[in-house]
Amino acid sequence: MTGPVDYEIHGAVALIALNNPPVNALGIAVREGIAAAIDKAEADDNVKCIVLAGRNRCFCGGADITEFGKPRKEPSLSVLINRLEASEKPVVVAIHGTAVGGGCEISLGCHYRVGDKTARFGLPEINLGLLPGAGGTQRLPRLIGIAPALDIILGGEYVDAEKALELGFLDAIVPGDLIAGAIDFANGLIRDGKGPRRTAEMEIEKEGAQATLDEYKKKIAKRSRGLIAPARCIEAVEAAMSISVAEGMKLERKNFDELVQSDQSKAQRHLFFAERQAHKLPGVDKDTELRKIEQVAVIGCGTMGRGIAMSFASAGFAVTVLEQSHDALDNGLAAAKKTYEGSVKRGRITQEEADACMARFTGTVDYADLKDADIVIEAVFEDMTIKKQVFGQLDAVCKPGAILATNTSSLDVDEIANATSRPADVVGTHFFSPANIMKLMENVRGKATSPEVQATVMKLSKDIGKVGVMVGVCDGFVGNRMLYRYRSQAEFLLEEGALPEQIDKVIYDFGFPMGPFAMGDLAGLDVGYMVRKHRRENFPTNDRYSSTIADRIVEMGRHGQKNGMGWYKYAEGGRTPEPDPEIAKLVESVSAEMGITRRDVTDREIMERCMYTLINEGAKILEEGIATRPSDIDLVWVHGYGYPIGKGGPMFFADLTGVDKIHETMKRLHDAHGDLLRPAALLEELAMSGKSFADYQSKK
Ligand code: T1G
Repeated sequence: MTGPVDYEIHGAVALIALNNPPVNALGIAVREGIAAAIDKAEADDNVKCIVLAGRNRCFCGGADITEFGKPRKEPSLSVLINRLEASEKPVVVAIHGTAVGGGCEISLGCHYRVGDKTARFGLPEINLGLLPGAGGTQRLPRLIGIAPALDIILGGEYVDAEKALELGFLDAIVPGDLIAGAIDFANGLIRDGKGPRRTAEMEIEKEGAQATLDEYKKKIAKRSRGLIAPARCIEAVEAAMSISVAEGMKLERKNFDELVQSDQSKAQRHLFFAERQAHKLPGVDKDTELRKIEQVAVIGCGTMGRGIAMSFASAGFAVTVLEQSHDALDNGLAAAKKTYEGSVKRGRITQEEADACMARFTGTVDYADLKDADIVIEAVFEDMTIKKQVFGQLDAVCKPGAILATNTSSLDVDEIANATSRPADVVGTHFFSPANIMKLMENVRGKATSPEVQATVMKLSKDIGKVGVMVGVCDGFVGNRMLYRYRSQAEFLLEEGALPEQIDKVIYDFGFPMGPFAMGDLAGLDVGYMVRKHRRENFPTNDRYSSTIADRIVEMGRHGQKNGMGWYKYAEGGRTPEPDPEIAKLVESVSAEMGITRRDVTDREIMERCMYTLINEGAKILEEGIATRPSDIDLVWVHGYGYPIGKGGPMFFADLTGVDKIHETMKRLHDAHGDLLRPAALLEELAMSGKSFADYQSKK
């Protein structure tokens, strides 16, 4: 059989093997190949059973995402799956690695499903702003029940082999060679005279289903605010309770066609490919040999240190945690244990998994215990002197080839590297708080950081389930540098006439989980106060503007949620921000002190000065080569700061809005509000040439 589908005969079993590396995506050539193979198997009287399998790294990564938005070519995946299911000869699918999206749906159209221990299945279309469009919303609930199906469809997570067996998705987990095992399974069907077992003919479990559906409608209204795909998923699953699979698939197709054209899905597909593009590093060959990372060490067991340590322990790494004292160590590890127990209570992990994670920690107060570490990540106080001392000690004790990483959020990685005799092994690995939850790992290459070290930390980010982005050194790197500019505008707007609650509402309505002032109260205002004070004392040329309002609030003893008052006030022990007349008075008095006549500020101006400033600063970051590509900046903001995924990140949002429109607005804002809003040269260049950020290719 030519093309991306192999066809072999094994006795009375026809083997159809997908062979379209890297992930056997179900593009038109593969679909045609499968259709031809089914024809062949059905026409051959000696064939009594069909096995569908995949070569390469996994069974199938789903429909070919690069085909979306282009004219659909027949046979469509739905037609093909219906063909498979209608076969009079039983069809067995053999799954290794992932069977996701269309890969899962084609498995549901088969009559039996076996997998090896690496088998995972899922319907992650929601992560692309879509819904399963080839029968998944109709067949999966019939096979495993409404609630587990909704968990999988709305969660977008993958289910491992054991769970798949438990749910009834898999009929068997095959030890040893999967293909041989699947052929044996097929021969068993022949021997036992078992024919097709069609999922579409199974009755859907209705007991309690409506209550489950109603509960999910409430859940996604909060969790997926502003996104349309989740509601379309539920609509299709709900329909499955009352109509046939064929009718249900028509509804799926209608919803799919609506979603695939939506900006939200284009944004989420953009982010999908962006995550993979981010691993392509300038000057680093894709086959660069990686350093072996088994022993991890983290210095500091405070909020950041223990969050980082937990990220590694949860991914199966042994972690040595070093603190200055046994008390600090014990407190830090106790806090980590408490966090794991919270996850157990919420049903996120089992008690056994929590215990296994805690068992991976080794505590120490002695640097000598770090001598075998493959990577050490420092997470001590954000002070250059302290960090240099730490790296000097690491340089003395760590083995040759160990990677020395700093979690600094803005300090100069080159300066830290130069405090060691091995700057090529020094890199920034900036995690975001809470580090065990936030997915972004902003990796910072120093001038001397070697290609192997860059490639290794990027691979490590993926190994611990994070989204890695490699950036260059500047004040604040990519994320925080853009954040400072945006925060400055928010504070200028306060001085000019707005109040925290108005600004926060605009940013919340834009799609962030909360606005900058509520976020500050959540993080703790005293932290920022200390950093600003430290910078004023150590960086006299500090060009990050921050209103005195922010300092006054802390000096009034208002630290945020942690003590019940900050930019907002909070009911006793509460977390809901309530506007506080005290803050309005403070803001107005600072405006008066500054000689500013307060004015009405529109929501539109707030959105433009905050959100377009992100774009403008991102353009400067690209000009300077600090970020390699616009989509890297999008990943930083989506995974580090909660930028709404339905807008794809600041640079993708700029393209959706129109770069020329952004540029025109920045020119107007610059004329009205001064130099910090001057349009970036790259923004001007793109606007003048009718180009978008998607067209941008780094000249560096
Ligand atoms: N289509 C096109 N390209 C894909 C792809 C896909 N579905 N999946 C991966 N790739 C590319 C990816 O861009 C990268 O390219 C390379 O393959 C390796 O990917 C009708 C509508 C399968 C678990 O959402 O989860 O089916 O950078 O680095 O770590 O209802 O890829 O090398 O040039 O991720 O081994 C639904 C997405 C589609 C699954 C493999 N499917 N993929 O992980 O490799 S919509 C998904 C993954 C659909 C139906 C609906 C993972 C993986 P490059 P990788 P990996």
